[in-house]
Amino acid sequence: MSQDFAAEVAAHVRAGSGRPVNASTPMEVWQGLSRSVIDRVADDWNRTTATYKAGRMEHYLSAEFLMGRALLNNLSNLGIEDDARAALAAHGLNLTDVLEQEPDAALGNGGLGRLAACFLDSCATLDLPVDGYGILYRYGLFRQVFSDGFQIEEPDSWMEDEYPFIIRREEARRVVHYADLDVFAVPYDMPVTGYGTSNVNTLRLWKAEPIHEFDYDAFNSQRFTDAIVDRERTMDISRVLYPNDTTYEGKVLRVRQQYFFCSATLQELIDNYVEHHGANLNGFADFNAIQLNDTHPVLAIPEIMRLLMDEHGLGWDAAWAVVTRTFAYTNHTVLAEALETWEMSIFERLFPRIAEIVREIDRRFREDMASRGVDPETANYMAPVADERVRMAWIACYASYSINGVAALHTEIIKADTLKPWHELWPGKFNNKTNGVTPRRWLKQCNPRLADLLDDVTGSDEWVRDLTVLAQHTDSVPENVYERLTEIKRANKVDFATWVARREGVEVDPEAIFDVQIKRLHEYKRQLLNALYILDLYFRLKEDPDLETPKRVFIFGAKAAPGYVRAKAVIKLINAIADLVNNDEEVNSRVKVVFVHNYNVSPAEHIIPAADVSEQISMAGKEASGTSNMKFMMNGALTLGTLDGANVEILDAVGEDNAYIFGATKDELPSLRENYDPTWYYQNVPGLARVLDALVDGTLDDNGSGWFADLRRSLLDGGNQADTYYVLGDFESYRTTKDGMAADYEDEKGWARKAWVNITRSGRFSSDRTIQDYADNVWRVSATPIRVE
Ligand code: F58
Repeated sequence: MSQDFAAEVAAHVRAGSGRPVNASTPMEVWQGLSRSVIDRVADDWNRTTATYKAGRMEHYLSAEFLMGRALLNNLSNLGIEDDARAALAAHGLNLTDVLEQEPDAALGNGGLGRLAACFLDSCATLDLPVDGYGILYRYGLFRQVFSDGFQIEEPDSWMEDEYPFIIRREEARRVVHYADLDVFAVPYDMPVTGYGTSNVNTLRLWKAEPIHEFDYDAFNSQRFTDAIVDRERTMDISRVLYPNDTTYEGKVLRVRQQYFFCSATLQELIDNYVEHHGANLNGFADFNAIQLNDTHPVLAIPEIMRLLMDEHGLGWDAAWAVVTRTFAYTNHTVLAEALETWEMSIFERLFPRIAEIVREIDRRFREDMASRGVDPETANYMAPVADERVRMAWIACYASYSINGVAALHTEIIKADTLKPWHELWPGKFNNKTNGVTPRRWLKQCNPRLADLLDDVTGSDEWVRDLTVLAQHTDSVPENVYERLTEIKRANKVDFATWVARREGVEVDPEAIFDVQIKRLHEYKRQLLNALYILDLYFRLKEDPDLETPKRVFIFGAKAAPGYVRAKAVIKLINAIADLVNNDEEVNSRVKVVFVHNYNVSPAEHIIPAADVSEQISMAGKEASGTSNMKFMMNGALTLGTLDGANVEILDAVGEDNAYIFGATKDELPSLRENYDPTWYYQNVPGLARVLDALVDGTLDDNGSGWFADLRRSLLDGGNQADTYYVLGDFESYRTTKDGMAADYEDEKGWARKAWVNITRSGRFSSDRTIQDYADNVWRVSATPIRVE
């Protein structure tokens, strides 16, 4: 087996590079090894596709899939990681080095996109007939570099070199029609392998291509630019991922993107239905369910109406009956600025027929509400169209048979607040699906040392497919497990120290507490609160060099949306604090600050296994769920967090001795805010004035941008309207809890015990649990293992 594989790999490398393995570049070796993987899965993939297509399927529509790297994931799922290692070793090559060649497929911004990727992994592992549909962006999320501590964005051309994990399916292309342009949607397929199964699911990503190569007449008449204008306009559609996370941007190109992938996908689903189940499309929902990953794919609703009515002859009522049995909608955020609305005039310009259908949905909605006795004001609030704007979330709520939030607290908030009138009308549509993460990537692959320990303790690798089995081992373990756990964390921290020294040029001490906050930069996530703590700790150490506190390394990773100035100011601030602290000889043996640039999936795989503390410090009520909190927990980091999102459920799983919870709760905040006076905190909380003044007194340099003064003003100016995210209000509680946590770290065995509880109780945060719940209760699809010949 391993000999065969070595020969296959060598052949694939040679075919690609035209050279033997030992004379090929690491990139060529990566490509060859990747092609061997495709070779291995091809037959099962084909069989899985054919099996699924004949039955009931769920389709996960998402504008974002943050897949990260593919090679190790596939080798591990196929059980050939050791074979691959041996195959390369025979040529004097190291698998880890080769794996590091792979670019991240960063076709997503953050939580929503990474969740979609974890879900695909679980669907494959559970043999569920589910596929994903999205967009093949030529440029993924921008690459972040720092210049003088400022974030600079650079394009991420992740597929420029050959990328074997995605395969063009020319024959399945579709035409997508806009009023001003017709384009091809060409599908590119990515195989999605699962752990311990032969099923191979599919992620299908659409790329926009011109129908005519270019305008030959214009070219012949020397009008070279004219000749390529339409071509470029077409390519624009799938050129770049919008870099906004949690804020909505009403750009015409974006709505074109959304329509593009919805239209291509639905054309395909309908044709597939006709091929397998006949021309009577009234039964479409018996064989298809569609999950809308937030509002980006909501245009699928009017688009399927159009296709069913205009191309397949259904009447409005029959088509609408299909819609209301097909779609389910997931809400990922309560931030008002994220609720997508589009100007009706844009719809009219780009796709007048869709505009017409949306108006008709609106007219019938208003009629429907009147007949139910809903008062006109409420009906107008909920209407799909008002003030000549289309409200995507309202269309989703009206048309979907299921509406879910992504953690228990979040679901309660959308029921009581964000989507309240919908809940009053249709309480039965609402359900909670607490997020999860895949233990394959986020434990087995990124933390092999811990995976080995879990194999030993549980006696098998069953936990990889059923993480809940770990709970049987929370209390009854041999004493040496705690010692081994401490050694594993220590070894992971040594690895991280090597990695970060090379990548960021900062030396960190593996003896220190590794305290980590990695997530998109947003005010509500309160990286600023963490920064203020560090600055305060710095001043405390300067003031009293004998202060008792363990060594600390504060690690950040975060991208800010390019237009989000205040978020960029926080990045600059953290980098300025890092400069101050890391270069101060009196302090830098005890505290270090590292901002890992260009944070992405693969850096997360290096960081999370080395973390001791997981910072989950959003203002209560704002973080819908969070998912890094779950990844940290699985890897034995303890949560330092507010009662927000899934933190609430993590606390419930581990108990209050095994997590560090602080801050105002969601229910306390409204009354706290009523009489909120941030300047009182500035004047009365010891140390706060010192850190806030350091933003403007020359201690920290913002290179004349004025950004630090703005941050300070945002916290202090404006009475009870200042400090929107209650940073100063929660500061004292945060500091006390974090100091206490650091003190607890000194008890090595006590800490290891807490970490062990976190690991073994993380079972309910496997995305397998989330997906099984969707499959049983929303999608009504069941495991369909392929028959292996
Ligand atoms: C995130 N949302 C949530 N994008 O912030 C996070 O708490 C949650 O864990 C994660 O989704 C997965 O459920 C997110 O990444 C958005 O919320 C979009 C903002 C722009 C409009 C559409 C939603």
